[in-house]
This record gives sequence, structure tokens and C-alpha cells, in this order.
Amino acid sequence: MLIKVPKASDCHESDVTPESFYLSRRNLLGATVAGLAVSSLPRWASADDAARYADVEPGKAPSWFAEKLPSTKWGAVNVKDEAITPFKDATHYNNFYEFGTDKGDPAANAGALKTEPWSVVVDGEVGKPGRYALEDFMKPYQLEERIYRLRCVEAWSMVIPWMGFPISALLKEVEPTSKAKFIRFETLQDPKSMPGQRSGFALIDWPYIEGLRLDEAMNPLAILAVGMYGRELPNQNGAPLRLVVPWKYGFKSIKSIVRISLVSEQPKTTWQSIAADEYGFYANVNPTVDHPRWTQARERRLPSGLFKPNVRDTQMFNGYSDEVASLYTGLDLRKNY
Ligand SMILES: Nc1nc2c(c(=O)[nH]1)N[C@H]1C(S)=C(S)[C@@H](COP(=O)(O)O)O[C@H]1N2
Ligand SMILES: [Mo]
Repeated sequence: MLIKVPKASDCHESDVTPESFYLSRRNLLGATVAGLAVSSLPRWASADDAARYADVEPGKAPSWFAEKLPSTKWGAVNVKDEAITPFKDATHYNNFYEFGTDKGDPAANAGALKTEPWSVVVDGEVGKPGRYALEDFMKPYQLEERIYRLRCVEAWSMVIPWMGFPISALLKEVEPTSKAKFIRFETLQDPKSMPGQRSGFALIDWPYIEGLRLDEAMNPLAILAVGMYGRELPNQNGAPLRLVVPWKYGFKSIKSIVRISLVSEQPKTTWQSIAADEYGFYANVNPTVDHPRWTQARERRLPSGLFKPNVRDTQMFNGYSDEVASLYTGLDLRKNY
């Protein structure tokens, strides 16, 4: 995703994924799989689920989280016949530039992020603005599990079981005014705990910003997540609160959110500000519109081996056309990429 960077060492396209890293880690995993992380399992989990969650490291979720674990199994399964990505891969191959630009940097550095206490500001065009402690912010919502594909603009993908609640539920609570047309999200800015924000890497104008059209945010697939794999979010995956919009490229799914604003104008988002000709506001997954520097027709499903890359065709809207295509009728997706 990085562009126009001075040093070759700073270049991290998907094409240079260190596959050997995966291979060796998968082997290690095979050796440690026996240790079931039972304490992290949702209470409805069956033996099959336990096998799928076998490599999940137990979290240390705050009590409000445990109280909200869903009582029904697999809330909405939108992925069939596709394996859930091993927890280790989903938590050690990350993009979270606040903690560095290498795929392993977030796992190595995000331990410094302090997620408790955490507060979230809701402001802008809303009837009920406010600043909430996270546990109060979460009070109105029940957690659901959603198993979604995640397709990065760099042409790799995963399948992740998230735990969260629909943004539409939040909007109902905060009462957008008639002037609200977009929703804007902001990540924490804290150079003390986020080395990427104090490095010389000056392309990003922190904090990281993302946004959706209000009707996109109202779509039932769009969620705010506080957990994955039956436990709270690991820091490197955007703890304690992140966006998940599965029909859009991964960069839309902003992590570690501290501010949610309802606004009348389309927000200026981080990657669009860096390279508007490469990363658009919409960023809908679309196999027919290539990135200027690589094809989007195919993707590598992680874990993907060096000798047998796990390549598959990319689907329109990442496989969620039935749910979201109607949002874009009449919109030229080639221009509005
Ligand atoms: N604040 C913030 N959010 C972010 C990013 C980032 O660098 N900073 N990277 C994005 C990108 S490019 C992707 S692909 C996803 C990756 O999410 P994951 O690491 O949980 O798989 O997070 C997105 N959210
Ligand atoms: Mo991404």
C-alpha cells in the first residue's frame, strides 16, 4: 500500500509477503495446537467450534465484555465452505501503521497501547452528542458474531469471526440530524504509545481518518467490532473498538476509534489524502477495477504458501453483492473507486 517511499526497505507491497515466515509459523502452530484456549471461548461453543478456535490466545476482557457475549451460535454466517483464518495469522499479519509499516510490527509494538480506560466521543450532526467511557458507550448493544471475509487493497485476504454490533444501532441511539450525510471515524493519536506516529515516515497526516456515506453505515453488514475469535480484540487488530465494512477494502476498517462524527460533507480520509488516484473514498472491493499498480482480479487467501500460493478470484463487493449492490445503483464504480 505504501507509495513513493524513498528507501527500498520501506516498501511493503503484498507481493513481497514473507511467505517463509508463514510456513515456519504454521509448523510451530502444529506443535502447540493441543493447548485449547478454553477460557476465551464463547459460552455456546461446541466441540467443532473449539477446534476452530484451537489456537486462540485467551484474552483478558473487561467484565462488561464477558457479560455481552452472544448467547446464540454464529450470529450471521456469510461465509460458506471457506475456512476461518487461523488466529495466529489474523493477529501477526496486520496493517496498523501507527505501530509500524511491516506486517509484523503491530503484533510486536501494539502491546504499548493502553485500551483501559478508553473513551469515545460522538459529535457533529447528532441530537445526542457526548463523551463516553467505552463500557457506557457499549451499554445499549448486544454483541453478535459475524464471520466475514477481509480483503486488503494489497490483494491478500482472510476470514475473520468478529464480535460487534451494527452501526445502525449506534445511529438510532445518537439521533443524526437531517444535515448528517456521512459518518467520520478517527483513530487515537498518541505518539507516546504509537511509534509510527513519531517516526520520520511523514506520508500520513495523523490521526488516521475514515468515513462512510450514511446509507452505507446503515447497512446491516457494517459493524463496530470489540472482539474477534470469541475474545476481545487484540491491540494489533484495533482494540478496543474498530470498524468492519466487509464489502470494502480493508483500509476502510479503521482501528482503535476514539471519535465518531456525523457530518454533512464527505470526510477527507487518510489513504485518499495520500494518493487519491490509487485509493478512493468508496474503496468497494471490485475485481474489474484494477489498482494502478496491480490487478484486483485475484487475491491470496492467508495463510498462503510460497510454493503453493492460495490464490482465488476476487468477488464483486467481496462476495456481498446481494446485501450491498443496491447502495450503488447509478454510481459509476470505475470513477468512484
Ligand atoms: N488506524 C488504522 N486503521 C487501519 C489501518 C491503519 O494503518 N491504521 N490499516 C487498515 C488496513 S490497510 C487493513 S487491511 C486493516 C487490517 O486489519 P487487520 O490487521 O485486523 O487484519 O486495518 C485497517 N485499519
Ligand atoms: Mo489494507
